[in-house]
Amino acid sequence: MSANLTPPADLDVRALRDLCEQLAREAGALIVDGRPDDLGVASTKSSATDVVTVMDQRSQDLVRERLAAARPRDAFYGEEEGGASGESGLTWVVDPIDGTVNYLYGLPAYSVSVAAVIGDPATDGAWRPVAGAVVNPVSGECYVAALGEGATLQVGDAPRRTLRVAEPESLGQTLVATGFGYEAGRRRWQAAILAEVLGDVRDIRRLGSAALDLCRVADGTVDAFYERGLNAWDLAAGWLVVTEAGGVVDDGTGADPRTAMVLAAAPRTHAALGARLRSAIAVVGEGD
Ligand code: LIP
Repeated sequence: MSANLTPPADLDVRALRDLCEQLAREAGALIVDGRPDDLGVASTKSSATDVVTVMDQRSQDLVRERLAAARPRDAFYGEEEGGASGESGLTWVVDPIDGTVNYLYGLPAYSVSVAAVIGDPATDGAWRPVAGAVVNPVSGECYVAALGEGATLQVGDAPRRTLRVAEPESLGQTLVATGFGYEAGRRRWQAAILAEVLGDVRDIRRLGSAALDLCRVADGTVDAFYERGLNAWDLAAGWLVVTEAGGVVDDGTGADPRTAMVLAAAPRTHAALGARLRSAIAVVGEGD
């Protein structure tokens, strides 16, 4: 039986959103201002290219420390080692640096993603975001959303702008963002799917941060995003930013977004790209 993912009526999603924003902004400032001149790879995870820097850990440690003070009864689920259970029913899902390879190379497309979710973020289909923030600390872009409260973008000190997804005229006019995993076999499958789809869309963009890719669907700087291999921490905040901006986010078949596939776009675009992805998978095979 699926978990009950209806938020408690008294859940203050606006307050949760504001805390997401505060934490994402503070951690974003840390990873820029505190970046050591000799930044290197501290360790690797799923492959030699799945890197962790000392700043990934410092960013996550900062967010955990702030949450322990502000929300001691909540659970924590972050990309770097060490989750924590809670008793409130709320879990904080954090990617301390999304786009770590971009950060390591100094490419200005990385973010801190902080979300509050109900349910179990370790299990596909068993959780939903209720508040979230994604901050690109280099560009000053701050995307925030709360369930039922819309999504906004603030760049630097400019006024916040309410977000609404763009609906291109056709699939052939659709600018699609995507990404690739750290393991060779997954990347070969992703490349084969892309080879099937590329001739039917306007073009693709590979920006390197799923959280920012999702937010770019919400602000219209890309028309759609899909990727296989995302974890909850890549997905949680950006998922809500897109849906609160009027977009659809699922696994391409109508179920909740999950590691097997995340597909995000305005409704008509989502339907058209979803059909094209399913036909591509029918040709290429399901992959791993
Ligand atoms: C990254 C994702 C990106 C994906 C990369 C990587 P990380 O997350 O945001 O979309 O294509 O392979 O997974 O590892 O930088 O936190």
